[in-house]
Amino acid sequence: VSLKGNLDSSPFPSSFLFGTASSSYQFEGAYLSDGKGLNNWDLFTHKPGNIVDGSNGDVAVDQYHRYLEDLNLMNYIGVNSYRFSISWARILPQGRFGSVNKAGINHYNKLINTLLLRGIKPFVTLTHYDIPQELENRYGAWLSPEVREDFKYYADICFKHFGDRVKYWVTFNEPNVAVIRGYRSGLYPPSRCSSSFGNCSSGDSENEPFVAAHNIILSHAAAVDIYRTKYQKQQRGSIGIVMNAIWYEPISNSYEDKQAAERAQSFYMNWFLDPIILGKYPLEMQEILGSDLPVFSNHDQKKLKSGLDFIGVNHYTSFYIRDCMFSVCEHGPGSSKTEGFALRTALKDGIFIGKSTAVDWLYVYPQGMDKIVTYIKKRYNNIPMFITENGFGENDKSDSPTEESLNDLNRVEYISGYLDTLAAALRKGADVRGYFLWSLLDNFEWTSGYTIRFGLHHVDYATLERTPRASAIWYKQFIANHTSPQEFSA
Ligand code: PNW
Repeated sequence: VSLKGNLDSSPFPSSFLFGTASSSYQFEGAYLSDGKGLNNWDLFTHKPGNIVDGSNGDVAVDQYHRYLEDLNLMNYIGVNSYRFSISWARILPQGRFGSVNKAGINHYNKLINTLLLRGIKPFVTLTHYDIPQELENRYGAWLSPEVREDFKYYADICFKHFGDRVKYWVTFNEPNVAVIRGYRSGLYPPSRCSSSFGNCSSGDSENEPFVAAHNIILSHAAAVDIYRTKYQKQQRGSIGIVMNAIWYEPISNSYEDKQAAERAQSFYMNWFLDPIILGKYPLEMQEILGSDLPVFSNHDQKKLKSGLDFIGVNHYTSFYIRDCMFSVCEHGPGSSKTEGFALRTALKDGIFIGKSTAVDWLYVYPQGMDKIVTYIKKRYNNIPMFITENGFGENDKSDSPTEESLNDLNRVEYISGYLDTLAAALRKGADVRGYFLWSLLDNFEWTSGYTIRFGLHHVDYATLERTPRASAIWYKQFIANHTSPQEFSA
């Protein structure tokens, strides 16, 4: 009988991080407290029509005030890490054009210190979609090269104040989603739009997503440069970026559809990862977009190469891809030049790729986890990875926790399926070092407001009371089965 229980067969190393993930705008609330400046999401949600239920993140789940309670929930589950983001406008209400907000620094110091006291490692994102509105007003934020100065300035302040205790830094959460929804489909601020599959009929320039992405990539590089030259040696942490990673399955075995799936990946994820890791945009993008794609100077390229220590992977869903370059295909999501002539669809011969859910882009396809991790491992030479988000959303309208909402077996099935295939990828040698569930609590789900719930805990939005769901207990058990009860010291 093994004293270590399931451990012998567990592919998760003892240093593996198990946690939950969150973001400032979706969790904190306190949107005017203690000197915080207004951000792009404060403005966006307060404009009628942008959020389905007319709600906003003014209060959200009030984690700004309730973090001690939430730490108790984390300790009960037994996680050893917590992924959260810093609200840029709480630290720098006016960006680099004003002073540092001491109260903001104090808040994150308290949070970080308490996490560490509780044995939970902070895994910190600098930007999870929310940026000081000042940067939009002054120069159009990501559309201007000026933004690189602001991001560098902000990152420097965070490393300086928190880097003695924070050992995992993420520059950006899902810049691919932020750019596509902010500058192509118009669904997120700053509501710029050039696609017929979004919020608007006409448009802004189709180039804007590429310009915004270019500035984000170079902002990332600037922050990494500061970290490496000024801080990393003493602080001994690591820094990376988080991408939204969809598994794109060729809809047929044809050469054309396989190439199209490759292009879809290049126009979605490799768009950012290639420049940061390999120093240049994916070949397919260069070929198809030509001079529409911004270019990196020699100086940029040097800064870019090997510009991260790990890749953060947010993986939830998979889609089929059909070629639209060599074959005629219907006009649809992905089919145009700006997305690489690769039509995205969840259906093949009238059957969904996986069970559909209350979330319109979320299909349950557990093999996608193994496939995307293995894909990234191969393309980027097995750079360390973290699964920085994975989770399941449901639509449940009642505020008080119903039996049905708490007994979330669909979520348990989803999570256990995805963790199974993650384990398979690890056994094949993928260097994945952590897994963060989205999310500890129900929270503000962007344009879906509070109508979609992703939590291991139900939140009653009338009282903000948290109630554990079956999935919380399941995750607790899973972590216990896959970790040793505090390493024995010799
Ligand atoms: C992520 N997709 O967004 C975000 O990082 C979170 O803030 C968000 O709450 C969470 O997932 C759940 O929605 C995603 O198309 C956006 O596959 C798009 C996709 C997945 C996640």
